[in-house]
Amino acid sequence: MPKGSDLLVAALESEGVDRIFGVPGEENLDVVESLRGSKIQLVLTRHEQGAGFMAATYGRLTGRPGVCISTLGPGALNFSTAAAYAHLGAMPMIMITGQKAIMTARQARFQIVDVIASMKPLTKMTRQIVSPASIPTIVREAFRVAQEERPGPVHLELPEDVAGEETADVPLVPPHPVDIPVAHPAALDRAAEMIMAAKRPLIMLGAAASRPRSTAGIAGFVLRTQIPFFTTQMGKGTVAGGSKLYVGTAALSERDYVHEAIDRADLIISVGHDTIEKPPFIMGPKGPQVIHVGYTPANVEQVFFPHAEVVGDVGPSLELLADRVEGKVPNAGALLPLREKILARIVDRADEERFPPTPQRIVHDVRQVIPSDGIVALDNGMYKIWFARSYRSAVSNTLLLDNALATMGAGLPSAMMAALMYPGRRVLAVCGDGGFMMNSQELETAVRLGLDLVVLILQDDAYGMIRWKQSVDRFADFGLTFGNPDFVRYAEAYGARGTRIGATEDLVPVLHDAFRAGGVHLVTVPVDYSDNARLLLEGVA
Ligand SMILES: Cc1ncc(C[n+]2csc(CCOP(=O)(O)OP(=O)(O)O)c2C)c(N)n1
Ligand SMILES: [Mg+2]
Repeated sequence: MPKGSDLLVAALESEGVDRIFGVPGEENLDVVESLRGSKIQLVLTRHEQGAGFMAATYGRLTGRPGVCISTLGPGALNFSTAAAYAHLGAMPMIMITGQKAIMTARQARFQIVDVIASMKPLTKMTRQIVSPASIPTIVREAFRVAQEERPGPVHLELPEDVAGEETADVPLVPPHPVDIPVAHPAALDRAAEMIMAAKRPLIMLGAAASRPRSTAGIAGFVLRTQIPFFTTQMGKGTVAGGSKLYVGTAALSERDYVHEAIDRADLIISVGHDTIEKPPFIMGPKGPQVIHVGYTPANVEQVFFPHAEVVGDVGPSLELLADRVEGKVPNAGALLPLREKILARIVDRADEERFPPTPQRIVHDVRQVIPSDGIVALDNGMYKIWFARSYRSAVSNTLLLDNALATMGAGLPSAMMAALMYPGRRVLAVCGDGGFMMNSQELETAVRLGLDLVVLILQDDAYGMIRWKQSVDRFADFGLTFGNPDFVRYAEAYGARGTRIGATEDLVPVLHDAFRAGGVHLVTVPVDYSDNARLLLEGVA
């Protein structure tokens, strides 16, 4: 007779799960034993946060839930940040955590935390499994909920006694394909009228435009309408081949370079904008009309309240919209003349030779060594603004950044997931010296998994982003600097390689060599943030 844990693992296999990331505890040992006899690989990490970030990134890259596992109390709570990361970032993920037996209490309340309650605000659904017979349906429901638009994390708690209890062989519930309806013809007609009448239209691609299922129809819409587009930070790279229409990325909410175009637009067709992102522009009583195109209706916010909506499967709905307006948008290119000037400002100082290098130079040099399908995964720090603004990407999900929870510590694990999934593509993690150290223990995991991965650390011996804000707000320079380990020796201690950049012109060749050599390679470069205030505020002035 199968045990609860056998049913769980069989149900996961039936959902197509091939890896589970995590740190098991004693309450998971039945599950670990069931995994041993399955096709699913257990990928151990050195902290549950790393496992959660990897599972969430799997969901982000594939549209199918990534799965992670932990013990009860302390382990489960270590998933909290990753749960929030997936929840705000709309990444499908399943977290499975253990719990003490529920039918007896032989250890009283030792290690017991109400994990279900703690997961409530961080997930789409959180449930305790109370009988082995319910496992097939609960698992199917968990995957359905995690994957359904808007995707996100689901938490299942499997108590030790339920995992170990034998039961009759309960049939699994197999998944079936689900098609999302397309937008209503009336909504498409209304949007088409607005687009054809627009004097200065602009398309904006937001976070949901980066869903793996979205991209083809979006590119077609941009190319068929010939309306210029900009992106939010998380909408970068969605439109391949449409780059002659790209006018920039809104790294700031206002007065960034691209706002020259945004501020002049009278219509913004906002595709897949999710208001968890820092606003790409601020709506007010005046300003452009906005059409929201999304899988789900737009949230109404103080800074975002669209005037019309096209709700449905984004790609196919946009195809229907393009059918209505193609060749009938006389002013499609009205804002295009601004493009060159905006893009010229974006590459300003990109080839400056001073040492330590400026962030613009680092973005420029990274782009030189990453092919168009290569992936750059950012942690959170000052450099994110520069990468969002200046890194040109033509393939969706090739600049993985988090403009939702904006947590530090996810850069390395998300890059590791990308490297694990796409062994043939170059993958680079870019981290500050602060954010890198928040999950640097996962270097061991990366080495153990035999990943080909380069990690670029931007070293300023400080929580630079906060130090910048401190100075912008005219506070004294206080309390935000720290010391660092010798990163080269630190890498070597993990069995990785390490290189310290000593001259700006070395950055490109060192990165190339690191990729060619394969394995895990850590490259540390000092960064000159002294111009941050002036150069970021210049856009804001
Ligand atoms: C987990 C977490 N803690 C704190 C913050 C607030 N925060 C945002 S950026 C930042 C500094 C990042 O420092 P570092 O990684 O060294 O990057 P830098 O800005 O110096 O390039 C901090 C503390 C955060 N976003 N996430
Ligand atoms: Mg720093």
